[in-house]
Amino acid sequence: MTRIVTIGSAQMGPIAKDEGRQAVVQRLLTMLRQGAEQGCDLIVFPELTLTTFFPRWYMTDPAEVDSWFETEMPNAATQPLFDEARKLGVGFYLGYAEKVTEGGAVHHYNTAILVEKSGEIVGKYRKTHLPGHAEFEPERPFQHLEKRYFEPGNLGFPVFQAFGGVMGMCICNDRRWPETYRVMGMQGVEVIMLGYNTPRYFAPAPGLNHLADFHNHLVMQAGAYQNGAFVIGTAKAGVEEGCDLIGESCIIAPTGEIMAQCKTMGDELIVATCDLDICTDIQKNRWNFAGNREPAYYGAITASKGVVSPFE
Ligand code: CDV
Repeated sequence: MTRIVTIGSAQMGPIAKDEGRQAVVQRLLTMLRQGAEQGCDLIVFPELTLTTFFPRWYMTDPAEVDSWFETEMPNAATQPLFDEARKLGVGFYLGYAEKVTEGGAVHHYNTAILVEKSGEIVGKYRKTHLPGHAEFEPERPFQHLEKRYFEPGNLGFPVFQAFGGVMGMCICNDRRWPETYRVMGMQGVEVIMLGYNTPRYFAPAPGLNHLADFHNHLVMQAGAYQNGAFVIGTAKAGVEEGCDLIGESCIIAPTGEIMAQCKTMGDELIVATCDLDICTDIQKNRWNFAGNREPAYYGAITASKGVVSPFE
């Protein structure tokens, strides 16, 4: 029996700072219904889907910061999305800012959940690689304060049995690190979903700005190919509150080939039919980790965070 999953990548155009969650959810519902019409089993929404990308502003008032976070999921604003998912039988990946009390302490994470066709949450991931900075940096044209507002995720890179396959998640900057894909690859992942908000202007290395679209696809295509998995990358795109965000959301096959790609910088759904048995074939025959990897020589990857020069 073949394992076909029809997957949509639901790119979003900009979300204004004063656009409420209810209005955003209406946009998500429109694309969820489009996905149902096109036979989707699963739709991938962007990172921090429910609001504008708030880490571009420096805030000192904890109450103001917390106003961007969700304390429960689903909640009043997002319940219609869960209800419609159940009604249509279409699951989704959703990124949002999560405030949670765990172990007697309050935590803030950049989170994504996987919701099955039943409307039940079947997986959660918290962003591991947080880019940006923690304090105001006046030389930047806009701030990127993820290190101020979020803690690194504490869940690792789990995979989940859902939609008839092995599903994994990551978020935006995670896609640039090969370890993200490999840790899921070592668990037999078949579909890796990720949302992103990527400014075209990268303050620490602006000389690379003209390659932003290339690097976006480069890392996702490499991750897909090297692990024999589908990768679904979904942007929030366009000029959001003066910040130019890249688009080119795409669905990538386990061969590394792009199967579908957004053409606009606005709300746009692309769809691809994904045969998960292609992953089985490639993971067994092209890669065969068990027969070819040499983990005894990979220790440096987990032994330290930074480079340890053998010459010093
Ligand atoms: N939201 C992100 O994680 N953005 C980063 C930018 C800051 C480089 C990214 O990797 O796309």
